[in-house]
Amino acid sequence: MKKLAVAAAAMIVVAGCVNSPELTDTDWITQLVSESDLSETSDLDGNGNPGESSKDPGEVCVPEFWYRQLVNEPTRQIIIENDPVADVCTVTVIHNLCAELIIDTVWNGVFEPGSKAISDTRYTRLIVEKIPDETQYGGWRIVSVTPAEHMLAVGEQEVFVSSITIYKDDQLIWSCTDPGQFYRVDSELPELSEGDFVRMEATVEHLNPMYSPPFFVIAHGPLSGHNRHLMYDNGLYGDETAGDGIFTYQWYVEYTGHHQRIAVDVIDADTFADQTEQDYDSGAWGIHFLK
Ligand SMILES: [Ca+2]
Ligand SMILES: [Ca+2]
Ligand SMILES: [Ca+2]
Repeated sequence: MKKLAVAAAAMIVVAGCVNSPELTDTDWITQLVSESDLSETSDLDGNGNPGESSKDPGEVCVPEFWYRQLVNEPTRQIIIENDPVADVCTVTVIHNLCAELIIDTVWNGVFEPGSKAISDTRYTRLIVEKIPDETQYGGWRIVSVTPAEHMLAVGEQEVFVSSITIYKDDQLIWSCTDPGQFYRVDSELPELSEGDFVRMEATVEHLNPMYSPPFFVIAHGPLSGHNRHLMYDNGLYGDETAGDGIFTYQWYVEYTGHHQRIAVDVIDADTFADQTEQDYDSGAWGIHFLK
């Protein structure tokens, strides 16, 4: 027994001599990713303008009130895809959450909502590198990130974001047509500061459109007045061409101190057509911005 205890103590000492005395590279990377704003994926829970009642009674319109609220959020999974011995690692973050859509589709000035269950997976990838002059997190730093993609975890998703483009003062500053694309943190993320004049454009697709309009496209982020706004394809408010499938929101940036993510969210018109059916369907992409 005594011999074994001595041997075990010796092994601990030997293990403790390798590089970092306390944490392994895997530990450092996990800690870095779990604490970084760059791996955040929750950005669709804000309130917004109440929308507009449709003039045509046969048309689906934006609900009188709607918002999402979190019910339950298990710990994010942080998956290190290769051996950190290479000093470069790709990391996948999977964030499952249960939420509900609180929705009132009856335009009568009275808040009597129904709720629709949301089971979402949010998925993002990062590249971390061991940098010689980095003093924190065992020398590891996040050098590139993908947008976060929000997908239904339960139910058949029919609406998808296809592209996002962001302009500042009419200059293209960021675009994405593939949520798997990595952007360098030091040079390729959008930079948005309070007061910047920004136009965000998005295209989306619906695999099985049933209504007119078939979907609603929503901007989330440091917008004006509220952090959630409807995007338009009507040739107005910065939208260059009506009906070309490019939805636009144009504004002066606000609220950058609070959250640093900007997102486009598409919601199936079927979801907004009533407040009772369990038919929540939405897809979104979000990206961290720098300020
Ligand atoms: Ca109502
Ligand atoms: Ca347009
Ligand atoms: Ca429905």
